[in-house]
Amino acid sequence: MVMEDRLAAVFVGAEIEDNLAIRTLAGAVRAAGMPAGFARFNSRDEIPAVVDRVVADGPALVGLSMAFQHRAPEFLALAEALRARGYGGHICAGGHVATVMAGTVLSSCAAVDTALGHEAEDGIVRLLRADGDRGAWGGIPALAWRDEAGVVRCNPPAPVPRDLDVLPLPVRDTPLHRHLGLPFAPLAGSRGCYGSCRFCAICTFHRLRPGPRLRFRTPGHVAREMAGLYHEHGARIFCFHDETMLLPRPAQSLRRLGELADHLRRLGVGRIAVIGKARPDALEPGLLGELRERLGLMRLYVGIENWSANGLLHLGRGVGPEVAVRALEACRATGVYGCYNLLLFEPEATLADVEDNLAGMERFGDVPVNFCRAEAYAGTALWTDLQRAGRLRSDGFATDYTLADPLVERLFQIVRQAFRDRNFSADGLANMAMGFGYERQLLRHFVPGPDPRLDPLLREVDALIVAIGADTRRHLGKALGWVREHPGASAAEASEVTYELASEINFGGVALQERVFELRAEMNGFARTSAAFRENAALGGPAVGSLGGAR
Ligand code: B12
Repeated sequence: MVMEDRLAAVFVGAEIEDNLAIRTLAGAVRAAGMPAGFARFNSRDEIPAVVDRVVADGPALVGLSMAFQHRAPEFLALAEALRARGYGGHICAGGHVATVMAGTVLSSCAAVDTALGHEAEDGIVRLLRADGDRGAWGGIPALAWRDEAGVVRCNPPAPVPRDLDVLPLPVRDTPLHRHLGLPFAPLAGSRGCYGSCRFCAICTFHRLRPGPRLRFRTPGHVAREMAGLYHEHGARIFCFHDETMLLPRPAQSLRRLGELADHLRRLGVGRIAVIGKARPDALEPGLLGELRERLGLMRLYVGIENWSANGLLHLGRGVGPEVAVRALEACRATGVYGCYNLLLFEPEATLADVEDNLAGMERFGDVPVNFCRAEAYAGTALWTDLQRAGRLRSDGFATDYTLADPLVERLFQIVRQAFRDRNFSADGLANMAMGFGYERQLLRHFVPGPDPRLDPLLREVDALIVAIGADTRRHLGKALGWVREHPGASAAEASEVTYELASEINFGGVALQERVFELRAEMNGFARTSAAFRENAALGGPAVGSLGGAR
Protein backbone atom coordinates (compact mmCIF):
# COMPACT_ATOMS: atom_id res chain seq x y z
CA MET A 1 0.00 0.00 0.00
CA VAL A 2 2.83 2.44 0.87
CA MET A 3 4.80 3.84 -2.03
CA GLU A 4 7.93 5.94 -1.82
CA ASP A 5 6.63 8.91 -3.79
CA ARG A 6 3.23 9.51 -2.23
CA LEU A 7 1.75 10.20 1.15
CA ALA A 8 1.08 7.10 3.19
CA ALA A 9 -1.92 8.62 4.91
CA VAL A 10 -4.13 11.68 5.14
CA PHE A 11 -6.27 11.97 8.29
CA VAL A 12 -9.49 13.90 7.98
CA GLY A 13 -11.37 15.47 10.88
CA ALA A 14 -12.95 18.55 12.41
CA GLU A 15 -10.43 21.35 12.78
CA ILE A 16 -12.39 23.97 14.66
CA GLU A 17 -9.10 24.27 16.49
CA ASP A 18 -6.00 22.08 16.10
CA ASN A 19 -7.43 18.55 16.07
CA LEU A 20 -5.29 16.45 18.39
CA ALA A 21 -6.54 13.11 17.03
CA ILE A 22 -5.64 13.57 13.36
CA ARG A 23 -2.42 15.41 14.23
CA THR A 24 -1.33 12.70 16.67
CA LEU A 25 -2.02 9.95 14.14
CA ALA A 26 -0.12 11.87 11.44
CA GLY A 27 2.69 12.14 14.01
CA ALA A 28 2.62 8.38 14.64
CA VAL A 29 2.83 7.58 10.92
CA ARG A 30 5.65 10.07 10.43
CA ALA A 31 7.50 8.63 13.44
CA ALA A 32 7.31 5.25 11.68
CA GLY A 33 9.11 6.79 8.71
CA MET A 34 6.16 7.35 6.38
CA PRO A 35 4.90 10.72 5.14
CA ALA A 36 1.47 11.70 6.44
CA GLY A 37 -0.79 14.74 6.42
CA PHE A 38 -4.18 15.86 7.67
CA ALA A 39 -7.12 17.75 6.26
CA ARG A 40 -9.83 19.89 7.80
CA PHE A 41 -13.40 18.67 7.44
CA ASN A 42 -15.76 20.89 9.42
CA SER A 43 -19.01 20.52 7.51
CA ARG A 44 -20.69 18.73 4.62
CA ASP A 45 -19.96 21.76 2.39
CA GLU A 46 -16.28 20.96 2.62
CA ILE A 47 -16.62 17.52 0.98
CA PRO A 48 -15.58 18.77 -2.50
CA ALA A 49 -12.49 20.52 -1.10
CA VAL A 50 -11.41 17.46 0.89
CA VAL A 51 -11.97 15.20 -2.12
CA ASP A 52 -9.86 17.54 -4.32
CA ARG A 53 -7.10 17.53 -1.75
CA VAL A 54 -7.07 13.74 -1.37
CA VAL A 55 -7.20 13.12 -5.10
CA ALA A 56 -4.30 15.56 -5.61
CA ASP A 57 -2.19 14.00 -2.81
CA GLY A 58 -3.13 10.41 -3.66
CA PRO A 59 -2.39 8.91 -0.22
CA ALA A 60 -2.37 5.16 0.23
CA LEU A 61 -4.86 5.54 3.10
CA VAL A 62 -7.48 8.07 4.10
CA GLY A 63 -8.31 8.04 7.83
CA LEU A 64 -11.70 9.37 8.86
CA SER A 65 -11.70 10.68 12.42
CA MET A 66 -15.27 10.16 13.59
CA ALA A 67 -15.49 11.86 17.00
CA PHE A 68 -19.04 13.21 16.77
CA GLN A 69 -21.98 10.88 16.38
CA HIS A 70 -24.13 13.60 14.84
CA ARG A 71 -21.56 14.08 12.06
CA ALA A 72 -21.05 10.38 11.24
CA PRO A 73 -23.25 10.49 8.09
CA GLU A 74 -21.12 13.35 6.71
CA PHE A 75 -17.97 11.28 7.06
CA LEU A 76 -19.55 8.37 5.22
CA ALA A 77 -20.77 10.77 2.53
CA LEU A 78 -17.16 11.93 2.19
CA ALA A 79 -16.00 8.32 1.77
CA GLU A 80 -18.60 7.83 -0.96
CA ALA A 81 -17.62 11.07 -2.68
CA LEU A 82 -13.98 9.91 -2.67
CA ARG A 83 -14.96 6.66 -4.38
CA ALA A 84 -17.14 8.54 -6.87
CA ARG A 85 -14.06 10.56 -7.86
CA GLY A 86 -12.11 7.36 -8.40
CA TYR A 87 -10.09 7.23 -5.19
CA GLY A 88 -8.97 3.61 -4.97
CA GLY A 89 -6.86 3.66 -1.78
CA HIS A 90 -7.78 2.33 1.63
CA ILE A 91 -10.44 4.19 3.62
CA CYS A 92 -10.28 3.55 7.35
CA ALA A 93 -12.68 4.97 9.92
CA GLY A 94 -11.59 5.59 13.52
CA GLY A 95 -12.33 7.65 16.61
CA HIS A 96 -14.97 7.26 19.32
CA VAL A 97 -17.92 6.72 17.00
CA ALA A 98 -16.17 4.24 14.72
CA THR A 99 -15.07 2.40 17.87
CA VAL A 100 -18.51 1.90 19.38
CA MET A 101 -20.39 1.70 16.06
CA ALA A 102 -17.91 -0.17 13.83
CA GLY A 103 -20.69 -2.51 12.66
CA THR A 104 -22.94 0.39 11.65
CA VAL A 105 -20.08 2.10 9.78
CA LEU A 106 -19.13 -0.99 7.79
CA SER A 107 -22.61 -2.27 7.09
CA SER A 108 -23.93 1.10 5.96
CA CYS A 109 -21.01 2.25 3.81
CA ALA A 110 -19.27 0.04 1.27
CA ALA A 111 -16.80 2.84 0.54
CA VAL A 112 -15.13 2.30 3.93
CA ASP A 113 -12.72 -0.65 4.02
CA THR A 114 -11.98 -0.89 7.73
CA ALA A 115 -12.84 0.59 11.10
CA LEU A 116 -9.93 0.74 13.51
CA GLY A 117 -11.15 1.24 17.05
CA HIS A 118 -9.70 2.74 20.22
CA GLU A 119 -6.41 4.61 20.45
CA ALA A 120 -4.75 3.89 17.15
CA GLU A 121 -1.17 5.17 17.13
CA ASP A 122 0.15 1.63 16.90
CA GLY A 123 -2.71 0.07 14.91
CA ILE A 124 -2.61 2.59 12.08
CA VAL A 125 1.09 1.96 11.49
CA ARG A 126 0.45 -1.79 11.49
CA LEU A 127 -2.40 -1.34 9.02
CA LEU A 128 -0.19 0.71 6.69
CA ARG A 129 2.59 -1.85 6.97
CA ALA A 130 0.15 -4.66 6.16
CA ASP A 131 0.11 -2.95 2.76
CA GLY A 132 -3.28 -4.23 1.64
CA ASP A 133 -2.57 -7.79 2.76
CA ARG A 134 -5.93 -8.76 4.21
CA GLY A 135 -4.34 -11.88 5.69
CA ALA A 136 -2.52 -9.63 8.17
CA TRP A 137 -5.66 -7.87 9.34
CA GLY A 138 -6.57 -10.64 11.76
CA GLY A 139 -3.52 -9.68 13.84
CA ILE A 140 -4.35 -6.00 14.26
CA PRO A 141 -6.21 -5.35 17.54
CA ALA A 142 -9.57 -3.54 17.33
CA LEU A 143 -9.65 -3.71 13.52
CA ALA A 144 -13.03 -4.44 11.92
CA TRP A 145 -13.74 -5.23 8.27
CA ARG A 146 -16.21 -7.06 6.00
CA ASP A 147 -15.17 -10.56 5.01
CA GLU A 148 -15.82 -12.07 1.56
CA ALA A 149 -19.38 -12.91 2.58
CA GLY A 150 -19.95 -9.32 3.70
CA VAL A 151 -20.02 -10.26 7.38
CA VAL A 152 -18.36 -7.74 9.69
CA ARG A 153 -15.36 -9.23 11.56
CA CYS A 154 -13.82 -7.43 14.51
CA ASN A 155 -10.63 -8.19 16.43
CA PRO A 156 -10.66 -7.63 20.19
CA PRO A 157 -8.83 -4.54 21.43
CA ALA A 158 -5.35 -4.76 22.97
CA PRO A 159 -4.56 -3.19 26.35
CA VAL A 160 -3.76 0.50 25.94
CA PRO A 161 -0.19 1.73 26.45
CA ARG A 162 0.28 2.69 30.11
CA ASP A 163 3.15 5.03 29.45
CA LEU A 164 1.73 7.98 27.52
CA ASP A 165 5.14 9.66 27.27
CA VAL A 166 6.17 7.20 24.58
CA LEU A 167 3.37 8.30 22.23
CA PRO A 168 4.12 10.75 19.41
CA LEU A 169 3.11 14.37 19.88
CA PRO A 170 0.56 15.97 17.57
CA VAL A 171 2.16 17.57 14.52
CA ARG A 172 2.05 21.37 14.66
CA ASP A 173 2.96 22.48 11.19
CA THR A 174 0.26 25.11 10.74
CA PRO A 175 0.16 28.49 12.52
CA LEU A 176 -1.68 28.38 15.84
CA HIS A 177 -5.16 29.87 16.09
CA ARG A 178 -5.27 33.14 18.00
CA HIS A 179 -7.62 34.42 20.67
CA LEU A 180 -7.40 38.18 21.16
CA GLY A 181 -4.15 37.96 19.24
CA LEU A 182 -2.67 35.33 21.59
CA PRO A 183 -1.62 32.03 20.00
CA PHE A 184 -3.74 29.18 21.34
CA ALA A 185 -2.59 25.55 21.66
CA PRO A 186 -4.82 22.64 22.69
CA LEU A 187 -3.05 19.67 24.24
CA ALA A 188 -3.74 16.58 26.34
CA GLY A 189 -1.91 15.66 29.54
CA SER A 190 -3.95 12.54 30.27
CA ARG A 191 -6.41 10.11 28.76
CA GLY A 192 -9.58 8.86 30.43
CA CYS A 193 -11.44 9.88 33.56
CA TYR A 194 -11.96 8.67 37.14
CA GLY A 195 -15.68 9.39 36.87
CA SER A 196 -18.24 7.02 35.40
CA CYS A 197 -21.12 9.24 34.30
CA ARG A 198 -23.93 7.38 32.62
CA PHE A 199 -24.15 9.70 29.62
CA CYS A 200 -20.42 10.05 28.87
CA ALA A 201 -19.10 8.83 25.52
CA ILE A 202 -15.51 9.07 26.72
CA CYS A 203 -15.99 7.01 29.82
CA THR A 204 -17.56 4.38 27.51
CA PHE A 205 -14.65 4.62 25.05
CA HIS A 206 -12.16 3.88 27.84
CA ARG A 207 -14.32 1.22 29.49
CA LEU A 208 -14.54 -0.90 26.34
CA ARG A 209 -10.90 -1.98 26.25
CA PRO A 210 -8.51 -3.60 28.74
CA GLY A 211 -6.23 -1.45 30.87
CA PRO A 212 -6.52 1.45 33.29
CA ARG A 213 -9.37 3.92 32.84
CA LEU A 214 -7.18 6.97 33.46
CA ARG A 215 -3.55 7.48 32.47
CA PHE A 216 -1.23 10.48 32.72
CA ARG A 217 1.76 11.85 30.92
CA THR A 218 4.50 12.86 33.34
CA PRO A 219 4.61 16.58 34.21
CA GLY A 220 8.10 16.90 32.71
CA HIS A 221 6.92 15.49 29.38
CA VAL A 222 3.92 17.82 29.26
CA ALA A 223 6.16 20.76 30.19
CA ARG A 224 8.56 20.02 27.33
CA GLU A 225 5.69 20.00 24.83
CA MET A 226 4.38 23.28 26.26
CA ALA A 227 7.83 24.87 26.23
CA GLY A 228 8.23 23.91 22.58
CA LEU A 229 4.87 25.44 21.77
CA TYR A 230 5.75 28.57 23.77
CA HIS A 231 9.21 29.17 22.35
CA GLU A 232 8.81 27.86 18.79
CA HIS A 233 5.15 28.62 18.02
CA GLY A 234 4.53 31.57 20.34
CA ALA A 235 1.74 29.81 22.27
CA ARG A 236 0.43 31.85 25.21
CA ILE A 237 -2.87 30.04 25.86
CA PHE A 238 -2.80 26.32 26.62
CA CYS A 239 -6.07 24.43 26.63
CA PHE A 240 -5.95 21.01 28.27
CA HIS A 241 -8.51 18.70 26.68
CA ASP A 242 -8.07 16.15 29.47
CA GLU A 243 -11.43 14.86 30.64
CA THR A 244 -10.30 15.93 34.06
CA MET A 245 -7.28 18.10 34.57
CA LEU A 246 -7.63 17.69 38.34
CA LEU A 247 -7.35 14.53 40.42
CA PRO A 248 -9.89 13.49 43.05
CA ARG A 249 -7.85 14.89 45.95
CA PRO A 250 -6.61 18.50 45.89
CA ALA A 251 -3.20 17.47 47.29
CA GLN A 252 -2.70 15.10 44.33
CA SER A 253 -3.63 17.82 41.83
CA LEU A 254 -1.33 20.26 43.49
CA ARG A 255 1.58 17.86 43.45
CA ARG A 256 1.15 17.06 39.76
CA LEU A 257 0.37 20.52 38.48
CA GLY A 258 2.82 22.22 40.84
CA GLU A 259 5.52 20.00 39.36
CA LEU A 260 4.36 21.01 35.88
CA ALA A 261 4.62 24.69 36.86
CA ASP A 262 8.16 24.18 38.22
CA HIS A 263 9.27 22.48 35.01
CA LEU A 264 7.78 25.28 32.93
CA ARG A 265 9.67 27.89 34.91
CA ARG A 266 12.93 25.99 34.45
CA LEU A 267 12.25 25.75 30.71
CA GLY A 268 11.89 29.55 30.43
CA VAL A 269 8.12 29.65 29.90
CA GLY A 270 6.81 33.09 30.90
CA ARG A 271 3.30 34.18 31.80
CA ILE A 272 0.71 31.94 30.15
CA ALA A 273 -3.03 31.33 30.36
CA VAL A 274 -4.11 27.79 31.13
CA ILE A 275 -7.56 26.32 30.50
CA GLY A 276 -8.76 22.98 31.81
CA LYS A 277 -11.73 20.84 32.67
CA ALA A 278 -12.61 19.28 36.02
CA ARG A 279 -15.27 17.51 37.98
CA PRO A 280 -16.74 19.71 40.73
CA ASP A 281 -15.63 17.33 43.49
CA ALA A 282 -12.00 18.02 42.61
CA LEU A 283 -12.15 21.76 43.29
CA GLU A 284 -11.46 23.77 46.36
CA PRO A 285 -10.43 27.41 46.72
CA GLY A 286 -6.91 26.81 48.06
CA LEU A 287 -6.07 24.58 45.10
CA LEU A 288 -7.51 26.94 42.51
CA GLY A 289 -5.73 29.94 44.03
CA GLU A 290 -2.39 28.10 43.86
CA LEU A 291 -2.96 26.93 40.31
CA ARG A 292 -3.96 30.37 39.22
CA GLU A 293 -0.83 31.84 40.76
CA ARG A 294 1.69 29.18 39.77
CA LEU A 295 0.36 27.74 36.52
CA GLY A 296 -1.70 30.59 35.08
CA LEU A 297 -5.00 28.68 35.37
CA MET A 298 -7.65 31.15 34.22
CA ARG A 299 -10.56 29.12 32.85
CA LEU A 300 -12.07 25.90 34.05
CA TYR A 301 -14.95 24.02 32.44
CA VAL A 302 -16.66 22.64 35.52
CA GLY A 303 -18.79 19.54 35.01
CA ILE A 304 -21.92 20.79 36.74
CA GLU A 305 -24.34 19.12 34.27
CA ASN A 306 -27.45 19.57 36.42
CA TRP A 307 -28.50 21.60 39.46
CA SER A 308 -31.11 19.16 40.73
CA ALA A 309 -30.26 16.29 43.09
CA ASN A 310 -32.45 13.94 41.03
CA GLY A 311 -30.86 14.99 37.79
CA LEU A 312 -27.36 14.40 39.15
CA LEU A 313 -28.40 11.00 40.42
CA HIS A 314 -29.94 9.97 37.10
CA LEU A 315 -26.88 11.13 35.20
CA GLY A 316 -24.63 9.09 37.51
CA ARG A 317 -22.52 12.06 38.52
CA GLY A 318 -21.77 10.72 41.98
CA VAL A 319 -22.03 14.19 43.58
CA GLY A 320 -24.90 16.30 44.89
CA PRO A 321 -25.75 19.93 44.00
CA GLU A 322 -23.99 21.25 47.11
CA VAL A 323 -20.68 20.05 45.63
CA ALA A 324 -21.44 21.89 42.42
CA VAL A 325 -22.25 25.05 44.37
CA ARG A 326 -18.96 24.81 46.27
CA ALA A 327 -17.06 24.33 43.02
CA LEU A 328 -18.43 27.42 41.32
CA GLU A 329 -18.00 29.42 44.51
CA ALA A 330 -14.36 28.33 44.58
CA CYS A 331 -13.96 29.63 41.01
CA ARG A 332 -15.62 32.90 41.93
CA ALA A 333 -13.49 33.35 45.04
CA THR A 334 -10.23 32.81 43.18
CA GLY A 335 -11.08 34.67 39.98
CA VAL A 336 -10.83 31.55 37.81
CA TYR A 337 -13.44 31.73 35.05
CA GLY A 338 -15.65 28.73 35.79
CA CYS A 339 -18.11 27.91 33.07
CA TYR A 340 -20.48 25.03 32.54
CA ASN A 341 -23.25 23.42 30.55
CA LEU A 342 -26.43 21.88 31.84
CA LEU A 343 -27.91 18.61 30.66
CA LEU A 344 -31.18 20.14 31.76
CA PHE A 345 -33.34 17.47 30.19
CA GLU A 346 -32.48 13.89 31.08
CA PRO A 347 -34.76 10.85 30.67
CA GLU A 348 -36.33 11.02 34.14
CA ALA A 349 -36.43 14.82 34.62
CA THR A 350 -39.46 16.35 36.34
CA LEU A 351 -40.79 19.90 36.17
CA ALA A 352 -39.53 20.39 39.75
CA ASP A 353 -36.02 19.41 38.58
CA VAL A 354 -36.20 22.02 35.84
CA GLU A 355 -37.15 24.55 38.49
CA ASP A 356 -34.12 23.56 40.59
CA ASN A 357 -31.98 24.15 37.55
CA LEU A 358 -33.43 27.59 37.06
CA ALA A 359 -32.62 28.37 40.69
CA GLY A 360 -29.03 27.17 40.22
CA MET A 361 -28.65 29.29 37.11
CA GLU A 362 -29.92 32.28 39.04
CA ARG A 363 -27.58 31.66 41.96
CA PHE A 364 -24.68 31.90 39.52
CA GLY A 365 -26.22 34.54 37.30
CA ASP A 366 -22.77 36.00 36.62
CA VAL A 367 -21.60 32.76 34.96
CA PRO A 368 -22.50 32.12 31.31
CA VAL A 369 -24.28 28.81 30.85
CA ASN A 370 -25.84 26.79 28.07
CA PHE A 371 -28.36 23.97 28.38
CA CYS A 372 -29.59 21.05 26.30
CA ARG A 373 -30.79 17.46 26.60
CA ALA A 374 -28.54 14.56 27.65
CA GLU A 375 -28.01 12.80 24.31
CA ALA A 376 -27.87 9.03 24.28
CA TYR A 377 -24.47 8.32 22.74
CA ALA A 378 -23.94 4.77 21.51
CA GLY A 379 -22.63 2.35 24.12
CA THR A 380 -23.18 4.61 27.14
CA ALA A 381 -25.10 3.37 30.17
CA LEU A 382 -27.81 5.91 29.32
CA TRP A 383 -28.15 4.48 25.83
CA THR A 384 -28.17 0.86 27.03
CA ASP A 385 -30.83 1.53 29.69
CA LEU A 386 -33.08 3.39 27.27
CA GLN A 387 -32.66 0.61 24.76
CA ARG A 388 -33.48 -2.09 27.32
CA ALA A 389 -36.56 -0.16 28.39
CA GLY A 390 -37.68 0.08 24.75
CA ARG A 391 -37.43 3.87 24.91
CA LEU A 392 -34.58 4.39 22.45
CA ARG A 393 -35.32 5.17 18.82
CA SER A 394 -32.37 4.72 16.52
CA ASP A 395 -31.86 5.07 12.83
CA GLY A 396 -28.30 4.50 11.67
CA PHE A 397 -26.22 6.86 13.77
CA ALA A 398 -29.16 8.95 14.96
CA THR A 399 -30.58 8.21 18.37
CA ASP A 400 -33.57 9.76 20.04
CA TYR A 401 -35.77 9.14 23.06
CA THR A 402 -38.84 10.50 24.81
CA LEU A 403 -38.63 11.87 28.35
CA ALA A 404 -40.58 9.85 30.90
CA ASP A 405 -42.78 12.72 32.09
CA PRO A 406 -45.00 13.88 29.19
CA LEU A 407 -45.08 17.45 30.51
CA VAL A 408 -41.28 17.63 30.63
CA GLU A 409 -41.19 16.17 27.12
CA ARG A 410 -43.53 18.93 26.03
CA LEU A 411 -41.33 21.53 27.70
CA PHE A 412 -38.27 20.04 26.02
CA GLN A 413 -39.92 20.24 22.59
CA ILE A 414 -40.84 23.88 23.18
CA VAL A 415 -37.35 24.74 24.45
CA ARG A 416 -35.62 22.85 21.64
CA GLN A 417 -37.43 24.91 19.03
CA ALA A 418 -37.60 28.22 20.81
CA PHE A 419 -33.94 28.28 21.93
CA ARG A 420 -32.59 26.70 18.73
CA ASP A 421 -30.74 29.78 17.49
CA ARG A 422 -29.68 30.99 20.93
CA ASN A 423 -28.38 27.71 22.37
CA PHE A 424 -27.48 25.37 19.56
CA SER A 425 -25.87 27.47 16.87
CA ALA A 426 -22.11 27.95 17.15
CA ASP A 427 -22.58 31.71 16.78
CA GLY A 428 -25.74 31.83 18.91
CA LEU A 429 -25.94 34.07 21.94
CA ALA A 430 -25.21 31.29 24.48
CA ASN A 431 -21.89 30.24 22.89
CA MET A 432 -21.10 33.85 22.17
CA ALA A 433 -21.59 34.79 25.84
CA MET A 434 -19.19 32.02 26.87
CA GLY A 435 -16.54 33.19 24.40
CA PHE A 436 -17.13 36.76 25.43
CA GLY A 437 -16.64 35.93 29.13
CA TYR A 438 -13.49 34.05 28.20
CA GLU A 439 -12.03 37.02 26.33
CA ARG A 440 -12.85 39.20 29.30
CA GLN A 441 -10.94 36.81 31.53
CA LEU A 442 -7.97 36.69 29.16
CA LEU A 443 -7.61 40.46 29.33
CA ARG A 444 -7.87 40.45 33.12
CA HIS A 445 -5.39 37.60 33.30
CA PHE A 446 -2.70 39.44 31.39
CA VAL A 447 -3.59 42.89 32.80
CA PRO A 448 -4.49 42.16 36.42
CA GLY A 449 -5.22 45.83 36.96
CA PRO A 450 -6.16 48.27 38.06
CA ASP A 451 -6.25 49.75 34.57
CA PRO A 452 -8.26 52.90 33.84
CA ARG A 453 -9.19 51.78 30.31
CA LEU A 454 -9.85 48.13 31.01
CA ASP A 455 -11.70 48.27 34.33
CA PRO A 456 -14.81 50.12 33.09
CA LEU A 457 -14.88 48.00 29.92
CA LEU A 458 -14.86 44.79 31.94
CA ARG A 459 -17.62 46.09 34.20
CA GLU A 460 -19.77 46.55 31.10
CA VAL A 461 -18.91 43.03 29.93
CA ASP A 462 -19.85 41.59 33.33
CA ALA A 463 -23.16 43.45 33.34
CA LEU A 464 -23.97 42.17 29.86
CA ILE A 465 -23.26 38.57 30.85
CA VAL A 466 -25.65 38.97 33.79
CA ALA A 467 -28.27 40.51 31.46
CA ILE A 468 -27.99 37.67 28.94
CA GLY A 469 -28.37 35.08 31.73
CA ALA A 470 -31.40 36.87 33.14
CA ASP A 471 -33.01 37.08 29.70
CA THR A 472 -32.46 33.37 29.10
CA ARG A 473 -33.85 32.41 32.53
CA ARG A 474 -36.90 34.61 32.02
CA HIS A 475 -37.80 32.82 28.79
CA LEU A 476 -37.08 29.37 30.18
CA GLY A 477 -39.18 30.21 33.25
CA LYS A 478 -41.97 31.39 30.98
CA ALA A 479 -41.98 28.12 29.06
CA LEU A 480 -41.97 26.15 32.31
CA GLY A 481 -44.85 28.22 33.70
CA TRP A 482 -46.91 27.73 30.55
CA VAL A 483 -46.46 23.96 30.54
CA ARG A 484 -47.42 23.80 34.24
CA GLU A 485 -50.50 25.91 33.80
CA HIS A 486 -51.73 24.16 30.65
CA PRO A 487 -51.28 20.44 31.25
CA GLY A 488 -54.10 19.61 28.85
CA ALA A 489 -52.98 21.95 26.03
CA SER A 490 -53.26 20.70 22.48
CA ALA A 491 -50.29 20.28 20.13
CA ALA A 492 -51.52 23.29 18.15
CA GLU A 493 -51.55 25.46 21.28
CA ALA A 494 -48.05 24.30 22.20
CA SER A 495 -46.72 25.13 18.77
CA GLU A 496 -48.30 28.57 18.91
CA VAL A 497 -46.59 29.24 22.25
CA THR A 498 -43.30 27.89 20.87
CA TYR A 499 -43.49 30.25 17.93
CA GLU A 500 -44.21 33.26 20.15
CA LEU A 501 -41.42 32.36 22.53
CA ALA A 502 -38.93 31.83 19.68
CA SER A 503 -39.80 35.25 18.26
CA GLU A 504 -39.35 36.88 21.67
CA ILE A 505 -36.05 35.13 22.32
CA ASN A 506 -34.64 35.90 18.90
CA PHE A 507 -36.00 39.42 18.72
CA GLY A 508 -34.77 40.31 22.22
CA GLY A 509 -31.49 38.55 21.50
CA VAL A 510 -30.61 40.88 18.62
CA ALA A 511 -29.92 43.85 20.88
CA LEU A 512 -27.92 41.70 23.30
CA GLN A 513 -25.95 40.21 20.44
CA GLU A 514 -25.18 43.62 18.98
CA ARG A 515 -23.91 44.78 22.33
CA VAL A 516 -21.72 41.66 22.55
CA PHE A 517 -20.23 42.53 19.14
CA GLU A 518 -19.55 46.11 20.23
CA LEU A 519 -17.88 45.11 23.47
CA ARG A 520 -15.89 42.35 21.77
CA ALA A 521 -14.62 44.92 19.29
CA GLU A 522 -13.58 47.13 22.20
CA MET A 523 -11.85 44.25 23.97
CA ASN A 524 -10.07 43.38 20.74
CA GLY A 525 -9.04 47.02 20.34
CA PHE A 526 -7.65 46.98 23.86
CA ALA A 527 -5.69 43.79 23.18
CA ARG A 528 -4.19 45.34 20.05
CA THR A 529 -3.18 48.60 21.60
CA SER A 530 -2.51 48.05 25.29
CA ALA A 531 1.21 48.04 25.97
CA ALA A 532 0.60 46.31 29.32
CA PHE A 533 -1.31 43.45 27.67
CA ARG A 534 1.30 42.92 25.00
CA GLU A 535 4.21 43.20 27.40
CA ASN A 536 2.72 40.91 30.02
CA ALA A 537 1.92 38.31 27.38
CA ALA A 538 5.45 38.77 25.97
CA LEU A 539 3.98 39.17 22.50
CA GLY A 540 6.63 40.03 19.95
CA GLY A 541 6.00 41.44 16.48
CA PRO A 542 3.04 43.43 15.20
CA ALA A 543 -0.31 43.15 16.95
CA VAL A 544 -2.68 40.64 15.36
CA GLY A 545 -6.14 40.67 16.88
CA SER A 546 -8.88 38.20 16.20
CA LEU A 547 -12.51 38.32 17.07
CA GLY A 548 -13.10 34.74 16.10
CA GLY A 549 -12.17 31.39 17.47
CA ALA A 550 -13.02 31.84 21.14
CA ARG A 551 -15.61 29.53 22.61
C1 B12 B 1 -11.49 18.97 21.72
C2 B12 B 1 -12.95 18.60 21.71
C3 B12 B 1 -13.82 19.46 21.04
C4 B12 B 1 -13.37 20.70 20.28
C5 B12 B 1 -13.19 20.33 18.78
C6 B12 B 1 -11.77 20.28 18.45
C7 B12 B 1 -11.54 20.12 16.96
N1 B12 B 1 -11.37 18.92 16.52
O1 B12 B 1 -11.51 21.05 16.24
C8 B12 B 1 -14.58 21.64 20.44
C9 B12 B 1 -14.43 22.36 21.74
C10 B12 B 1 -14.77 22.65 19.34
C11 B12 B 1 -15.67 20.57 20.55
C12 B12 B 1 -16.97 20.79 20.21
C13 B12 B 1 -17.97 19.86 20.37
N2 B12 B 1 -17.87 18.67 20.99
CO1 B12 B 1 -16.19 17.92 21.58
N3 B12 B 1 -14.68 17.12 22.34
C14 B12 B 1 -13.43 17.44 22.37
C15 B12 B 1 -12.67 16.47 23.30
C16 B12 B 1 -12.67 17.12 24.68
C17 B12 B 1 -11.24 16.11 23.00
C18 B12 B 1 -10.96 15.45 21.63
C19 B12 B 1 -9.49 15.21 21.53
O2 B12 B 1 -8.76 16.06 21.04
N4 B12 B 1 -8.99 14.07 22.05
C20 B12 B 1 -7.58 13.74 22.06
C21 B12 B 1 -7.29 12.69 20.94
C22 B12 B 1 -5.80 12.37 20.89
O3 B12 B 1 -7.97 11.51 21.32
P1 B12 B 1 -9.12 10.88 20.40
O4 B12 B 1 -9.91 11.92 19.77
O5 B12 B 1 -9.79 9.86 21.18
O6 B12 B 1 -8.26 10.15 19.25
C23 B12 B 1 -7.71 8.85 19.41
C24 B12 B 1 -8.69 7.71 19.05
O7 B12 B 1 -10.05 8.07 19.16
C25 B12 B 1 -8.31 7.29 17.67
N5 B12 B 1 -8.79 8.02 16.50
C26 B12 B 1 -9.28 9.26 16.39
N6 B12 B 1 -9.50 9.57 15.10
C27 B12 B 1 -9.15 8.51 14.37
C28 B12 B 1 -9.15 8.29 12.98
C29 B12 B 1 -8.69 7.06 12.50
C30 B12 B 1 -8.66 6.82 11.04
C31 B12 B 1 -8.25 6.05 13.39
C32 B12 B 1 -7.79 4.75 12.89
C33 B12 B 1 -8.28 6.27 14.78
C34 B12 B 1 -8.70 7.50 15.25
O8 B12 B 1 -6.89 7.45 17.73
C35 B12 B 1 -6.60 8.72 18.38
C36 B12 B 1 -5.23 8.68 18.99
O9 B12 B 1 -5.16 7.69 19.99
C37 B12 B 1 -13.62 15.23 23.24
C38 B12 B 1 -13.53 14.31 24.46
C39 B12 B 1 -12.30 13.41 24.38
N7 B12 B 1 -11.63 13.24 25.47
O10 B12 B 1 -11.95 12.88 23.33
C40 B12 B 1 -14.98 15.89 23.08
C41 B12 B 1 -16.08 15.17 22.29
C42 B12 B 1 -15.49 14.58 21.03
N8 B12 B 1 -16.99 16.27 21.94
C43 B12 B 1 -18.22 15.95 22.00
C44 B12 B 1 -19.32 16.83 21.70
C45 B12 B 1 -20.70 16.31 21.97
C46 B12 B 1 -19.10 18.11 21.18
C47 B12 B 1 -20.18 19.13 20.79
C48 B12 B 1 -21.36 18.57 20.05
C49 B12 B 1 -20.55 19.86 22.07
C50 B12 B 1 -21.64 20.87 21.90
N9 B12 B 1 -22.80 20.53 22.42
O11 B12 B 1 -21.43 21.91 21.35
C51 B12 B 1 -19.38 20.11 19.90
C52 B12 B 1 -19.54 19.74 18.40
C53 B12 B 1 -18.60 20.47 17.49
C54 B12 B 1 -19.03 20.41 16.04
N10 B12 B 1 -19.19 21.55 15.44
O12 B12 B 1 -19.26 19.37 15.47
C55 B12 B 1 -18.41 14.51 22.44
C56 B12 B 1 -18.79 13.62 21.26
C57 B12 B 1 -19.79 12.57 21.67
C58 B12 B 1 -20.26 11.78 20.47
N11 B12 B 1 -20.02 10.48 20.51
O13 B12 B 1 -20.83 12.30 19.56
C59 B12 B 1 -17.03 14.19 23.09
C60 B12 B 1 -16.59 12.75 22.99
C61 B12 B 1 -17.13 14.63 24.58
C62 B12 B 1 -17.97 13.72 25.47
N12 B12 B 1 -17.46 13.41 26.66
O14 B12 B 1 -19.04 13.30 25.19
N13 B12 B 1 -15.18 19.41 21.02
